[in-house]
Amino acid sequence: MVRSFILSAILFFIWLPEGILQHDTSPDLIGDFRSWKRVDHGIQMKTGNALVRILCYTPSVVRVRIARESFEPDFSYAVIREPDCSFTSIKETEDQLLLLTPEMAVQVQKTPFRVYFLTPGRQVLSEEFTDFGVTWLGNEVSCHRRLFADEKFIGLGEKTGPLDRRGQAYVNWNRDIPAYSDKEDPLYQSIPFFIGIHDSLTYGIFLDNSYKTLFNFGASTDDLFSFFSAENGELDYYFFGKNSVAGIIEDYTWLTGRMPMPPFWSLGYQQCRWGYYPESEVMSLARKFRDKQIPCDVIYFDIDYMDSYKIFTWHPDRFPDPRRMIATLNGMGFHAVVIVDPGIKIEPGYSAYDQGIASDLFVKYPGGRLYTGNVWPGRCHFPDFTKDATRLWWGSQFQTLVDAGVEGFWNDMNEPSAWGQSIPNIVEFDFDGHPTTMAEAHNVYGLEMSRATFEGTRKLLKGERPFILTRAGFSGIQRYSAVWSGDNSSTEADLLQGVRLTTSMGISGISFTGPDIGGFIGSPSKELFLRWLSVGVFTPFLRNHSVVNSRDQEPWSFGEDAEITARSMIDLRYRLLPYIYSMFHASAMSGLPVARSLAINYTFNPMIYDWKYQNQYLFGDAFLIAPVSSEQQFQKVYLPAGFWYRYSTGEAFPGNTEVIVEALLNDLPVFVKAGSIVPLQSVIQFTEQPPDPVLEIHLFNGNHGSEFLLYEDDGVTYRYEEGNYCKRKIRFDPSERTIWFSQTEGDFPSKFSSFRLIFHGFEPPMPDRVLQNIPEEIVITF
Ligand code: MIG
Repeated sequence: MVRSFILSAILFFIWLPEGILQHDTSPDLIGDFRSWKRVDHGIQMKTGNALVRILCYTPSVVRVRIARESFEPDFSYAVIREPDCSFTSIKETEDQLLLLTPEMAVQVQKTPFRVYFLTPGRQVLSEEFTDFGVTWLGNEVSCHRRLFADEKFIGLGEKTGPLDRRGQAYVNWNRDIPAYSDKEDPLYQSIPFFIGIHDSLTYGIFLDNSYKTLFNFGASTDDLFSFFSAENGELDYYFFGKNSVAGIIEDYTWLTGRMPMPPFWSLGYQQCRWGYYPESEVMSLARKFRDKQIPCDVIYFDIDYMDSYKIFTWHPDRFPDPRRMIATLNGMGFHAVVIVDPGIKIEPGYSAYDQGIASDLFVKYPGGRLYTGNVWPGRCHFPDFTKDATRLWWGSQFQTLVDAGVEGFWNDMNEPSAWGQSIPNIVEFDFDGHPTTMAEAHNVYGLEMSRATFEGTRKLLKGERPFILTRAGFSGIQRYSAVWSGDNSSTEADLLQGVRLTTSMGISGISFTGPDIGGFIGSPSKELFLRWLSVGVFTPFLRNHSVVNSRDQEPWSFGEDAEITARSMIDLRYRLLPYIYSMFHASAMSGLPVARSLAINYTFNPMIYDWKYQNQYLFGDAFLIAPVSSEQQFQKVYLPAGFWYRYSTGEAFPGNTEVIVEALLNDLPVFVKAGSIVPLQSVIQFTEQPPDPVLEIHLFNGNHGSEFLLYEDDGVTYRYEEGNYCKRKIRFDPSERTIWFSQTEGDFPSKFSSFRLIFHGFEPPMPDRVLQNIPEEIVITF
């Protein structure tokens, strides 16, 4: 008895260390530096508890990978680049290693192991927190960083909250969250990239990890440190050292890709609503736009176009002959966009289901049972978009839609979403040959669905540009798709927050974005609708959308006066198209957004982060937009340094001032920067309609001039990639009183044969000047 007690006690203690004691819940620290060696493009180090690799991508982009025992195969859905340079010097001393590039220094402190990023002049850009740098809690890895006294944080994509995210914390886990508030987190997209600003310095960090991640910008840390964590996987981040927000965005989009030119028609006004059916309703909607002379380019088909919500089908009674219907719409100047959801209805005989089963394209549980979730069609299986075969198959399924004339594809519910919103993490994915589970695949599901849609429809459209829209995404989504900010509500708060979501996505590499104009859930008042539309004119993606069973939200639904106002707003959008298209081109080239938070151009001016002014943004180079709630008829505006003109009145304002301006519903406070060049075309009803061949060039007097690259191409194909475009530089120098037009470049014939120069802000006023048959390179003096 005693013996057996002793025996079991001994056994218990032998067994315990393995079974229980080893489950150590205290954090693991990275430990001290042990050794290093050179690897391609950088170095690899060993610390007490981890392996660390630091690689040079470009002089201003450095990658850090930290793993506990060994590195995983190098694989990323976000990054499209390989290391492109080497450190110019690697020096070891007793207590540190110093790696140099022409634009940055990386200093590795040995005991304890900490990584510092410095400017070439050795100012600290960002460094790990001294008390604890990189740590693990179970599989969760965290990187703690020193918080500078004046440090601000911007970016992180589609996130609610203020422009400066200091003191906030966020989770990245794509979520279907209708009627989200202005505090809700997370929303639909995960963009684990932010920019830090302090001491007149800037840096950026992109955490390339698609597990659930957490970013804490000094929330609840008593201002001691900020940190980011990933639930699992490597600590794999890119550090951007350029000393400007614009430079960092350029580098981030170099790494993760930029937007290709979208079809020109997708920059027009887009009309959507959940519930446009049957065909007769769609046709009467289309006719109304033309009868009422309200410009519009796009009509959407939400889920009701399908037969029992089966993707790639049409409802036989509601839309008996889609090809004929869309041909009629095309003839009237409209383009058709249809929604697609990932869930494939379980229904033997339905070809997408049959093929998916036959070719093993759907995700499964361990052991092989197919995952089933409920969505609109009822019980569904879900394509594994992280598998090449699935993406190819998915892309080819659009054939029938393309044959019917559809040119736009709206990817919804791809967080992915299923009723209950709790798809088990145990579900398995191919991850392009790196098998994993939903825990790692969830945040890239929308990205890879959009990729499959983009690549497939691009092929099917035979050289024409598809328009792709998505709700969910991850870093890199800009390569495939425009993004809208999901199911917002018809409230004043959402109007203003929608602006910040748009500009925050812009900081994070996504240019082609915007909220549902008018609000999706609920019903806007006439005032809210008009105000929202007026901001929409200056939003890259301009779509009016609303939920089923809400009040009508078309531009004519708020009475005759409102209709007149709405028309004039949409008219302005169409007048601006040469400007907007040129800005899209600039964005496709540089990655800089079209709608730019003032934090991009006025980074170190604390005023722009003030809650009163944080919604203000630049639309392209020339316009400053000050969004206003519809309840206010006056607005306090901050005009940054320089000189500004109210666009509607021409009234001049000195910069660096706070002014109270009138903000009637038909007159959003929009300002033009002195010295700007703004091309405007005549009003057209849809983008394919030729504008008047005289292009207005508006020139705003100022101490400094500017240069504008006027860009045109066919708006339809990818021939611009081979030089089929028309580029013309225009330089305006108000102090020299000259305007210079470069020769045109490229072999696309411009739509415009003459320019009308229209001068603003000159005393005495200057008459217009018309340049007929615009000559090759010319300097005009005035
Ligand atoms: O469960 O397709 O965000 O724009 O109208 C809702 C119906 C599904 C959500 C989208 C919304 C769309 C709606 N969809």
